[in-house]
Amino acid sequence: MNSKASLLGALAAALLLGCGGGDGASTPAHFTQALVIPPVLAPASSGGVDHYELTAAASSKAFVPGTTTPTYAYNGLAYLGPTIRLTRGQAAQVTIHNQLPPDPPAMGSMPGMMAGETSVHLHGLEVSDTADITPMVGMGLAPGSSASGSVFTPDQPSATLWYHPHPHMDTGRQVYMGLAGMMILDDPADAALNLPSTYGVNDLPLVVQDRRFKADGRFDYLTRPEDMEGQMGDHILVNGVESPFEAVSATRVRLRLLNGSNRRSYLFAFSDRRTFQQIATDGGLLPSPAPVTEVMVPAGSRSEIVVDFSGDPGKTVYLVSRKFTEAPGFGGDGDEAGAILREGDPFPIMQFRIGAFVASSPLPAHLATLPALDPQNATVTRQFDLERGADDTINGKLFDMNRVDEAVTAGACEIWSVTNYAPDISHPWHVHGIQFRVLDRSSGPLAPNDQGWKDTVRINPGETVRMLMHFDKQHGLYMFHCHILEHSDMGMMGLYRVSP
Ligand SMILES: [Cu+2]
Repeated sequence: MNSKASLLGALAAALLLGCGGGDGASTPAHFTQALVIPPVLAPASSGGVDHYELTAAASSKAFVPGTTTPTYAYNGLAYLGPTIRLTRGQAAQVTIHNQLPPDPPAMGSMPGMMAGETSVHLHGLEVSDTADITPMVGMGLAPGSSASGSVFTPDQPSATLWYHPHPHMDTGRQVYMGLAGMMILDDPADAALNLPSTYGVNDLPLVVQDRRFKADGRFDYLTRPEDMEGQMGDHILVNGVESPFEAVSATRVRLRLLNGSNRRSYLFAFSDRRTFQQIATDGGLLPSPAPVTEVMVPAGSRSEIVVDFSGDPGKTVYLVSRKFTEAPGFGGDGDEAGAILREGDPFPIMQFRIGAFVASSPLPAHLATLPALDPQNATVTRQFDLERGADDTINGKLFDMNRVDEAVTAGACEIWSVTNYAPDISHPWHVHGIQFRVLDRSSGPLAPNDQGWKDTVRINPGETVRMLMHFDKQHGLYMFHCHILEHSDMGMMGLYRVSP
């Protein structure tokens, strides 16, 4: 165990196991860097369309004092990309310019694939396949070239979404290097709710990722056997800053929690175990605020919460990840000898330094009206078996971009039932181009986080999760896959086509 892991372990013990006052009375020296808020990408508007331009290129950033880490980033940033802000009903288009170096893919090459190919997946948007820049849903865009998705008009509830590359067998490495960004969809009708909405002040985008570094500062990616089960690290970054602090007023603060990690799940909570309100899941607002003390967010998924600091002027509170177990008897696939900061280990994430009181509106009792669940209208039920008999398989198969696994009729209502046969690891199940609803979990009742619009859902070991899918906005070829990026790079993906 290196010194950083020891420090995090000690902090976790002090913050989470009840000693040391609970709310960070002994402020660790660790939280010394201010949080960075990603800039909002201003679109160029012409012909009634907002054009968003992304340029992926090599960059560098000093994450660990005394070292410089080679990174990838968008639009000249040191790491990650700007926040794309879309408006419901406003036509938009995304263009990607690939200026990446021809670095070799991490897991070998697909036939015909060039080193440095990339793409941009608009994670959570319900758009036709041509608007999402995943050409041939897996083949990428060569270095030095550009591509534009088709014009799309968002027609779905306000939500915290994100974008990231999706080149087959290289997604994990490119995201690890820094290619990801938040994408916020605003529905003007929601302004009446008076939710905290001043970006970077009381409405904070938080991209949470874990990373591992080599002694010389380079990312330590796929160097250990267990990394193939999903890369994990012992440095917790928020918007690319390790263990940051953020000064906030003593008021209601909205946190847009995006798990941008390759593999790790977070059981988000606060160091004093306070109750907070979950207001949104992956694809939009919940019907009403849900009071919770923790929320499990798997890789690729998002959760919006509102924490009320009104009574805490002068205090210091930490956002943490609480201890959890993947399955009885297992600590998860990061559990191998030598693993550091394993899946389910507790640790602090960031520090809030709470200033003077600022009045804020109470949350409304009603946030959104979701359609009633109508599984009786489903005409098709599909079963997906995860890792039944063989690693990284779905229904016994690895990804083949020339094979369409599921043919869906446009407008259909279907039930997708997903069973995780792995005894020791959860898989975050993600479906492109659609927001679905969770019907039930074989393991027990649904948490608030299961009761809204979802595009990524954690399937626990041995569990079956059924979801209701309305294919009323989709057209073309889409992917479904595990959002542990090393799993999807190894082939834990499939294709579905929606046709009239
Ligand atoms: Cu998986």
